[in-house]
Amino acid sequence: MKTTKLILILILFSTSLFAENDSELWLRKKATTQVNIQCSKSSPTIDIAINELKNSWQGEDGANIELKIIKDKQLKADGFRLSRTGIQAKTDAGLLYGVFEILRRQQTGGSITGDIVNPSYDLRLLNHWDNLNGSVERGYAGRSIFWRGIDSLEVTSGDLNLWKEYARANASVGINATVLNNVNASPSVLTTPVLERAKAVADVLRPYGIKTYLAVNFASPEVIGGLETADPFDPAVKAWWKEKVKEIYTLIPDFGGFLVKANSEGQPGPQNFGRNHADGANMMAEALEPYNGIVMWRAFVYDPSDEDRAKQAYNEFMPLDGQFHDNVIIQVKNGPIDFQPREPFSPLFGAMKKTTVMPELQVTMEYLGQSVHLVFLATMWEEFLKSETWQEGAGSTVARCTDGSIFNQKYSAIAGVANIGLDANWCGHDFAQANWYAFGRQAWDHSISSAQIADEWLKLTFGPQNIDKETSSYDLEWNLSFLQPVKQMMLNSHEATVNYMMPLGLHHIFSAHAHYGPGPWWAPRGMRADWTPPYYHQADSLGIGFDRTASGSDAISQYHEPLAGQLADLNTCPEVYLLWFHHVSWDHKMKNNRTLWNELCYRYDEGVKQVREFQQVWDKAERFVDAERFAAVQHKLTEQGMNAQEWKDACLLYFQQFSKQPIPYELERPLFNLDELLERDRQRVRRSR
Ligand code: GCV
Repeated sequence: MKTTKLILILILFSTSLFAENDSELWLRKKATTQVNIQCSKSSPTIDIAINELKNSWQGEDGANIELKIIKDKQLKADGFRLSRTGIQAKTDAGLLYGVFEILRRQQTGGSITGDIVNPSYDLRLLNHWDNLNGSVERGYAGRSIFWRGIDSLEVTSGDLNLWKEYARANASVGINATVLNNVNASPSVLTTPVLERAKAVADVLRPYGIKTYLAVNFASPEVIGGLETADPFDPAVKAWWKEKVKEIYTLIPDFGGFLVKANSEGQPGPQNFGRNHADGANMMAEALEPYNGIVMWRAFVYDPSDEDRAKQAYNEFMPLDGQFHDNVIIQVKNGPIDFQPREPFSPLFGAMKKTTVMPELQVTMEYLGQSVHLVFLATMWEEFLKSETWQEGAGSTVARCTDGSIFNQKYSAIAGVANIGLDANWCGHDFAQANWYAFGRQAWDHSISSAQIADEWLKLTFGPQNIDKETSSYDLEWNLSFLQPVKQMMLNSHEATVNYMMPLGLHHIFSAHAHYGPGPWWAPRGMRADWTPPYYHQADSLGIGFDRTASGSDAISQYHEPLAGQLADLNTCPEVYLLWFHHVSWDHKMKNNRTLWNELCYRYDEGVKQVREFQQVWDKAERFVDAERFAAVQHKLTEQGMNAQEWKDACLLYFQQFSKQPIPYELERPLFNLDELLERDRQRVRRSR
């Protein structure tokens, strides 16, 4: 009897049903066998590579593996060549990436076939919107891992350990660069004590192949430099930046460069001095150039003018194409507005042919349910990267327009706004870790499928620990009853959120500035129109949607033919973007023959049903997940279900005032009434003030 109990306990242990420390992210598997490693070179990076192999090896027991630096024209700087007997790379970092790739394949069932693996982008960056006081703008996972206040800059052993774990996680998915602070940058970031802390971070990240960058405030020469101007043409200003850059490189010899948000949402920039974006960016680029540093200059600009917000970045940057130095990269958000649940790609991709352009994605889910909703972003990014721009004929996808394969550019880069904070699980929601993982994997290989990423991440993060032959039936069951349904849930999750928040091309209909709950009505008196939902949905008695055709704002003309023509025609515009580009009558016949109003109702209803199904999927998965993570995700899914209902009811009841049509009777009726929802919203807005 006693022995049976003991065996049972051992089995339970071996199948990982006990609470796990989810701070280990997707790196929780420990070695099950031994490996012998040869390498004729030694360096901090190679030492890390060797340790990783030893600590997580799951291959043949006693295998011999050689790590070797080689010269090979087929390999990019970070690329590597894998074989059963070893890894070859041009750089130490390449060897480290190769090690993580072998380990991933061992743990997820991939094969090792002597292939060459090169990254899609040279620079694969995280952007942290972390403030020096420790808060994180649009951060939903606790306070900053880098900063805790300007009076608390000393580096503790806790900091060093945390930064090392962070670096390891990034390296494991190929992320090789990070911007330590918010693009709404405090000028203080360039003061010496703060730079010294940045140096401490850089020292920890370096052996993991990660370069450090800073976001800088354009007015820094005035604010902390004591100059009377920050005019980029002023010799004293130029000299100030050169001196500052020199100081930074003395502390951080491999410093990457600057990220700049200028003349956007109140941030200072060259336009304050009658100069343009190229003048500002080039001045900084000149200071960084001797050190091979770069400037990532953001194109996220819009004014409260009469011009459609979606057109403004293109209007402002296209005339400057060709005027930027070759160490300037224009960083463009995936869509023309602002990380909405679904946007068409920004027309700047592929259009700026003489300037390097990089995509900016948002890993933190400001507009997608933050750290409450389960939304796997890889499908959205895949859709974006594979979007056809037509700029250089068929095959000019956003990915190819930015990775250097179409345009002759010195660098290729992609950035993701991080979702990382001090929370024990780093990202606030256990499944939000998958988005950090996915960003790295897609930045490394933009052709990888979302399904593969979800598959890998689930196996690594929730897969049974230490499966051996005797427990392999558990393995099979895990595959069928956990992996397959949960993966499908992840793959459907973005579309579900679009359905219950903003289907058919609706966008920016959030309440207030928290960007969480529904607020299609939200338009306080005196508020800038382009910060209010009615500006975006334009609902009236005739229909709904933003007319961006030639009879409206004509934003469609910023796209290349034949795409522009396709978008302009109501009959060929993809329905997922319908209300983004057209003001459409409530009775418009959709492809499935429903009227627009009915289809809108169906989509909202579908979104709610999808989340309810996700709850079922997760509940059925209980026996495969440790209690702590199971309960945390279950709890969040319940809240997501309630939020989805609120979104559906709020949007349908509000828009119904314009459509004056019933919600199709076969659909579930709203659970809230509009007055109740408006009152809840008022209270929420009041509380957030
Ligand atoms: C960092 C949106 C966000 C802001 C963010 C800005 C940007 O407007 O709401 O918090 O500021 O984008 O990307 O600069």
